[in-house]
Amino acid sequence: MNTATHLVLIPSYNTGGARLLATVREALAQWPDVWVVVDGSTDQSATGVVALAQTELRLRVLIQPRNGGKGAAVLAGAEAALAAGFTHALVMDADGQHPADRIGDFMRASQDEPAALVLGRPVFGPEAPLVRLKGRQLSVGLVHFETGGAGIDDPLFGFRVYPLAATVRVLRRTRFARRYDFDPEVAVRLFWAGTPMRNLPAACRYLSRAEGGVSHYHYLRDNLRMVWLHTRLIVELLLGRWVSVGKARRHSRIA
Ligand SMILES: Nc1nc2c(ncn2[C@@H]2O[C@H](COP(=O)(O)OP(=O)(O)O)[C@@H](O)[C@H]2O)c(=O)[nH]1
Ligand SMILES: [Mg+2]
Repeated sequence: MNTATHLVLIPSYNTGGARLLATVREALAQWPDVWVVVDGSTDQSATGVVALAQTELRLRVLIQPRNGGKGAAVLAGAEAALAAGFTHALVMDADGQHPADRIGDFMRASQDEPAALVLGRPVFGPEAPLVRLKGRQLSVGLVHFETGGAGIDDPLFGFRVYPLAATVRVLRRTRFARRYDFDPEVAVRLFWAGTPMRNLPAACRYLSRAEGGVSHYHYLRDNLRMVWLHTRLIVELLLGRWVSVGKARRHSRIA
């Protein structure tokens, strides 16, 4: 497989030094180029990965002075990766929830179809909290409506391979999609822009606190952010996006 065009990009915010280091090591065991965007973290978690980058020459750590959110961190990483000559990035969470052993298969799917967004379809274990699974069903339904039912199996799972140029283009056109609204919004906007969608299964784990599990999802704040996101997307859909939805659906049927 040609590895020169693709990198692994890991946005991280206060993940905890040991957990972040474990995720980065797992990714490096699967793929040569791994970049971490440390997003204004205040927990010293950058120290370990910065030290590792002294000996792992294809590990790069970008440090953002202030916390800007997952979407802003991915955009900064994507722009730097494009400038360095990469065309695609597999984005994965820093906190150990995503399966590093699926990196190879996802990269292969992306190389087979470089125009596509390769999306993970999460396979949950019995430890997944019911409240998160229920909340997810609502997001899945809304995104089906916003995309005419085609393409995006799971709008919230962040284990994905992005075509960088198209992704940077859609993100620069909106000032939203910078925090937890990033994963659903970027997928819907890429779909509206005509990007083919490919879905592959991938395990999603929920780690206990003892295993270093952390989440910064704030139930009220981030659910309100989701309500606002879908309000914006549905208004935009009604104002004329339905034309691109029709085109994209016909396109995805032909593909
Ligand atoms: N760069 C950046 N990444 C973030 C931020 N908030 C969350 N993340 C990352 O996004 C991923 C998912 O966040 P998490 O809090 O685990 O959300 P959950 O998995 O939905 O509970 C993790 O890799 C986090 O490190 C942020 O403000 N900035
Ligand atoms: Mg998480």
